[in-house]
Amino acid sequence: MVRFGIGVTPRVAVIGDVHGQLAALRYELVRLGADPHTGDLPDDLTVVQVGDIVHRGPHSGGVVMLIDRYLREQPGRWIQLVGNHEAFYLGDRSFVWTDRVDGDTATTVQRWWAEGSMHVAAALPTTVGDYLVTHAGLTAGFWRAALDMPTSAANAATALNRLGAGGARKVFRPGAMLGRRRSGSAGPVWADAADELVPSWFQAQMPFSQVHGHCTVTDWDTGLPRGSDEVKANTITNPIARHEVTTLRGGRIIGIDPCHGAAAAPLWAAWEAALVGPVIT
Ligand SMILES: [Mn+2]
Repeated sequence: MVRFGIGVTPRVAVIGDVHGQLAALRYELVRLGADPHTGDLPDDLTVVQVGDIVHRGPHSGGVVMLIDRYLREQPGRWIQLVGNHEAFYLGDRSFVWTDRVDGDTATTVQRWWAEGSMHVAAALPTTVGDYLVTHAGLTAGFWRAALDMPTSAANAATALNRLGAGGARKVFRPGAMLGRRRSGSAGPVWADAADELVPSWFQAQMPFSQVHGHCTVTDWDTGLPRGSDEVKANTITNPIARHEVTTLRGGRIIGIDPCHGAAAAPLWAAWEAALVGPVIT
């Protein structure tokens, strides 16, 4: 466990969708202080990964093996969240995908979910505020109807993880990405950033800020934002890190999906903050 005390400033690094890009992941972990030979994470660092570790890129199996090693050998230091591409192996075949990971890799992902080492959400108490982290973001409609409007990121994370552990299918509730009508209550594994997540909070005060992967308002290939004029007007982008920040009433929504394809994004980075308490799942 990371210790909190005088002279120690624990950090959290939230890593966006990896999509089988093992070399790019390893490179970023070394930048964050991992040992370049052993890969071990430094003592002051907790990593939260937002899910979608498999498919698209060349080394899904290697990424899952590396993360499995962190989960076993440095417990508490790597927090793994579930994305829709992991859910594909958990009985959520709600979308068509032609890549398949090998049997051992699928079994490892299934074991994480069964043993509770892969979560729906994490809460980060940081020096720049409390953040909820999920794969696709918590929409206002889901917060209201499925969670009973928790007012803290910690309570939201706990409630989402209770739903996931209890097998509630609404955690995997799809939205516009699967051709459904745009919904302000799309689930935290599927919500579309520009069309569902951000607009859902226009009518409500955000109770806390959020970090998510899955997709971004910004199209990184063109550098142009998607969505309504109101979405665009409130979003600023950092094309070097492939981060975007949408400022809303009560909080911010930070999108960090680097949008790797068959090749890794040329430039991207984890989102980093200093912790004032342990990461909560
Ligand atoms: Mn996704």
